[in-house]
Amino acid sequence: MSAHPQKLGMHASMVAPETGAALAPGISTAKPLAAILDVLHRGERFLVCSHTHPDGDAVGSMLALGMVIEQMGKAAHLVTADRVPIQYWQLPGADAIHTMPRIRGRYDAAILLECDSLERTRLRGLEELFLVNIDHHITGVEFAHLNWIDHHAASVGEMVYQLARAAGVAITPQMAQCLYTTILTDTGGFCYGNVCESTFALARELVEAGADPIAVARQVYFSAPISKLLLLGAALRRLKREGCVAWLWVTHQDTQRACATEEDCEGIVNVALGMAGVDTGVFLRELPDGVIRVSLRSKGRLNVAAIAARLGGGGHQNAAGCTLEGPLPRALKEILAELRGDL
Ligand SMILES: [Mn+2]
Repeated sequence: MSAHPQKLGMHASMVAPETGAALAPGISTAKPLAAILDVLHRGERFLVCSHTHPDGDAVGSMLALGMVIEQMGKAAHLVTADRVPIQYWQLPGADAIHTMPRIRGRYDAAILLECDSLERTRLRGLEELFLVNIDHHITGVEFAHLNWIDHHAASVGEMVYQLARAAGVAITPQMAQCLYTTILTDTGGFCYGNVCESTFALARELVEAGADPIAVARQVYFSAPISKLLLLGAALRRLKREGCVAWLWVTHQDTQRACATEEDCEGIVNVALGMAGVDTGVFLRELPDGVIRVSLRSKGRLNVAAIAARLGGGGHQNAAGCTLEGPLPRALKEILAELRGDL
């Protein structure tokens, strides 16, 4: 992959939604990073949120941004609607992330990390706040008052790192550990197409700043509960392949039998992608209400984000997802028809 000539400011702008808080006077609309810094300098209390079912990037970037804000002498409250997955509990400050359905209290701004809408947070009470959107998804949406979307960033954590540098705060070992986690997990262990020279340069800087890559890898990749492996077993019994596409699925009953949680589904799709000759992997999961959650991965040029977007979802070129109506065979037929059309 070639170097990115213009890392900052791409597809970024500031918009004023018709409803919502008024823009703070005097904030420049041209440079979103500078505008975000301006918001941080002017305010005292900030809310930092991310999406439902937070992943390594969501958790790591929230924690690191909280540290940046605190180093600036301000208060940061970290909130998600779903709990932090167990493999991220060891991250510095992870116990400061509160899980709650509704925001209360006054904040100078709410900073939403990798969300394409307010709904992605599943948090109520954000509507009244000044909203800052920091995202790196190719399907990113400028829904907030201030939007910084850079789909060349390997993780939102990489953008938080840029923010930290621009703010002039020290990259502490704790911050480095959180940011390294965002890079490792969002690149699938430096495997996905979003990896480029600068990804390794950043990883090196973070390790130099005190991140422990071995501890992070052990927590992320070598600490699975047995429920996760039992669910993987159920999925693998149904592994199917057609040309360069492989798929597997689990029913709600499989999930119950394995005593598995939503978190235990993480990464199952990558097993399908591990097969020789396969460049697109699909994992379907039946939710308790019969709705089907679909995860798509590609290791080739196929843009699974475009496929997911056609079905109402989104994501990255090599990693995307969508939600389809059940039952499972119907959803499988729909996603395979969409994939066959693109191959
Ligand atoms: Mn991400």
